[in-house]
Amino acid sequence: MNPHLSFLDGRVLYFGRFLPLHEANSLYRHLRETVPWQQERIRMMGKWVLQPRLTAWYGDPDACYSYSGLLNRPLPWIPVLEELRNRIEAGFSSSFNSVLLNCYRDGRDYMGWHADDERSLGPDPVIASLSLGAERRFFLRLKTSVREKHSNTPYSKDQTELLLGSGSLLLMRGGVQQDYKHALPKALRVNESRINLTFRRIMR
Ligand SMILES: O=C(O)CCC(=O)C(=O)O
Ligand SMILES: [Mn+2]
Repeated sequence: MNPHLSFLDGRVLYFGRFLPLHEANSLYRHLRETVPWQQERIRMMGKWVLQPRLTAWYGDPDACYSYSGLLNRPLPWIPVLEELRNRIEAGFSSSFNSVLLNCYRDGRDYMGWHADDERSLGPDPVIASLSLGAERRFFLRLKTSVREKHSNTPYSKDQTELLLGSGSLLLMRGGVQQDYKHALPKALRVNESRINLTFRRIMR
């Protein structure tokens, strides 16, 4: 499978039409209606706040994931997610034991700057991120610590912007989480919702 776009020396690949649009749309509707979406509370700078999006976590029974002070036990795989996992694994010869689902109800929901660099994901995680529904902007930027370490190297571009369309797949690998943060900012002109699935491998 050839990517439509390749960034950061091939460590970030974008496949604009991983799923045909009709399939992306029906999958989006199915997940929007059937997943037990929850708005979790997380601890941020000493305060409990509601996450600015809805989430659900599926995976193998032992793929527990701790995240902002929460220990997430996965829901058991459902057929649509298992089938998608198999297709993604076959396409990229990687293996995943869990998937985090995010639902951004409209453009007010967002995901702040972070890297998926928790120890439980191992030193060099491969993350496959499938988008459904509303198109949203996604940013990647070099971590400050990395930029300082290489301050002699003139980086032509520290921040990369991508548009994630319905049915697209973004593959992040090759140490991207060590060097870069990413974010899905608010988009106040967007009124439709978007679902994102990040397939991951949790290490024991
Ligand atoms: O919604 C997205 O595209 C990004 C999700 C993400 O970064 C995450 O779940 O860690
Ligand atoms: Mn992430």
